Amino acid sequence: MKTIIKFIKENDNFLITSHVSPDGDNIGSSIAMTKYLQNIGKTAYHFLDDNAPQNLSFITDRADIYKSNQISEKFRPNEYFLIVLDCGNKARVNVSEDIISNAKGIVCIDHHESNEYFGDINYVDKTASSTCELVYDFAKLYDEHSICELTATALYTGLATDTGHFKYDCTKISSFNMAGDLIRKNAKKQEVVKFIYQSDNYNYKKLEADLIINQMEKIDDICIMLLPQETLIKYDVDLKDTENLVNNTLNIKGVEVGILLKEKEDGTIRGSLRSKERVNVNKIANIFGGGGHERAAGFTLRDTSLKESKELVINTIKELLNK
Ligand SMILES: [Mn+2]
Repeated sequence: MKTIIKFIKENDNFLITSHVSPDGDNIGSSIAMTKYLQNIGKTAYHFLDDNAPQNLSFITDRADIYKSNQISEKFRPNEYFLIVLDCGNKARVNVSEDIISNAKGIVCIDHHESNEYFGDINYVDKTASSTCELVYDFAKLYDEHSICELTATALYTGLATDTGHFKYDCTKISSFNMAGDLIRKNAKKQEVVKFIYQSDNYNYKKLEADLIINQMEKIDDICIMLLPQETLIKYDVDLKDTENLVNNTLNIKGVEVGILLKEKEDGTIRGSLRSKERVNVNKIANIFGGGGHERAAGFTLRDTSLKESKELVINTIKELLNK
């Protein structure tokens, strides 16, 4: 952490970004870092090509997020440092390759078990609940008084979403301490609850019910759900707003591993894995070329169908569990 503090102190012009398919920790840590750096007098801009999920609008509406094609409005090549948050490998960084290669250097701050240390400076703590917890630690050490309400609310968002609102195993004493301190710094904790958990679209609820009835199957201690493109179209739901669907599979008595397989528009299959207490799903995701954490991970399968990938994933997990 001392390296990062020294680096930020001595430099300026930072481009903040994160991983593809944004979630609460991705958006929360990026908005917090960008705002915080601006608060301490630095030039910092947040770039991300994928659109954020609708349920994060309470913070994204208060921030400026730029797309790769707007780079010339903010920075010239070799004029900026790239700060990549919550992202384990270069291939998942959500800005153009030009922006990555034209950076003066890359700083990576992350908590993924699968992190590949692709930065010039890497601050990776695999035991941290969230990247927001690492950004918070940085901000606390650098200058606590520059943590404004928006920074606190954004940090609270990533902490809350990556810990399943303080339910998951990764929730530590430090997470509760951080939450308390952020609330003291005016983090809008009820906004987080309202937008993340109490703002589902009516259509989304119907889609969820349809999938539970028609696309979910429990096989011993594994539960799998499929999300076909046609169902998304039927209910007019955007794929980026289906982040929480996978919880339907895990939140069942007797289930240890929950799986959601989503069929994307380009025909690829995106898999999400969750586990309760025994199975390291990062290792399972590794087998399919993906990664993540012990209790939450993801992967992408190509040239296959939902039905085929279901069989493949179930068989692979069964084999692993029986070893
Ligand atoms: Mn995260």
